[in-house]
Amino acid sequence: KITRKFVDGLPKAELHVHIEGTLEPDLEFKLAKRNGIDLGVSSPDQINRSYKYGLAAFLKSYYAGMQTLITEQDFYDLTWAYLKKMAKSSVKHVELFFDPQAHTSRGISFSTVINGIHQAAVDARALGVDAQLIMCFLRDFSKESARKTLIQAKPYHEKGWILGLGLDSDEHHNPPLKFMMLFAKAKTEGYHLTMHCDPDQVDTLKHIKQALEIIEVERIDHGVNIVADPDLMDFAIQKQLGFTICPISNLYIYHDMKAKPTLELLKKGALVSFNSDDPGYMGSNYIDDNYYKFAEKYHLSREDLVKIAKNSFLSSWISNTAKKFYL
Ligand code: ES4
Ligand code: ZN
Repeated sequence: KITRKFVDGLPKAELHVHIEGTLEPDLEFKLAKRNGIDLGVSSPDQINRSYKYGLAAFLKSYYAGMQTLITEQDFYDLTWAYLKKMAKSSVKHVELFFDPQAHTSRGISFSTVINGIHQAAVDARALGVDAQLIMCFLRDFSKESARKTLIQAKPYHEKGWILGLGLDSDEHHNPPLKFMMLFAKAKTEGYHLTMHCDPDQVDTLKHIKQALEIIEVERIDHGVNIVADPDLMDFAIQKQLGFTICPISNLYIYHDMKAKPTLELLKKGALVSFNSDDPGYMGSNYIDDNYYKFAEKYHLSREDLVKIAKNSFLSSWISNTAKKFYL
């Protein structure tokens, strides 16, 4: 029987969480007050976190919430609140996504964003959490905007503050190929690469194929639709590609945990990990809730969860020496 205690004690890595998506209404309310922003509400529980269905509707609420993040201290507080929670549920390693363009496009400087997030990551070491950053490009922004963002990131990448690159936001009409040249360049600069291929998007299989065969990513974020193409799935398993799957995010955005493809991938031996995506917008369900609730509903065993936790370290970008410690 799976217990909360078992899940909480299991050492795990989180590979798919958007730091801006960890913004809880309480903190949003506090930041709004501190920055003199009128949210039009008189308490945190009046902050609207609802979206009915689909990626576009979710993203609208996500980009609205982050308008209260202004200063370096705001980014620090956001990241620190999240990492402090992770320390309590045996999350030893986190690869945090951040969306610089969502901030630079509203006049916040790149350095404000990354300095705040990075300082919290440094301070979290004292809690036993190793936090690294993955910079995401917004795929619904232009190539030119992504190119400028990569240039802004350069000094921080050279300092070792940015481990890898991702691609997120609205997938419709924004295939991986749009950013082919940029990712090829980034690869030569030593970045690790991953990409979102959200569930059930238009051209979803085409996007997964491009990410795997042309961009040559090391992981896919979500990617559950790969089960519709058995050859491609076998290829991904052969290549030991990581699938950072987010059951509760799927439940909130698509009203479906996508258990069927998730279980099929697990059964076939794919490197599936469980992750939280945007817990501040998904009923405060963090990584431990994803492990627990999925396991409970679909009768996973303790061995299954141990496997998933091991997959999270295997598909992480920690050094091989550090990996051995967890396997
Ligand atoms: C995201 Cl669920 C999801 N998909 C694409 N982009 C995102 N950014 C934050 N959450
Ligand atoms: Zn995501």
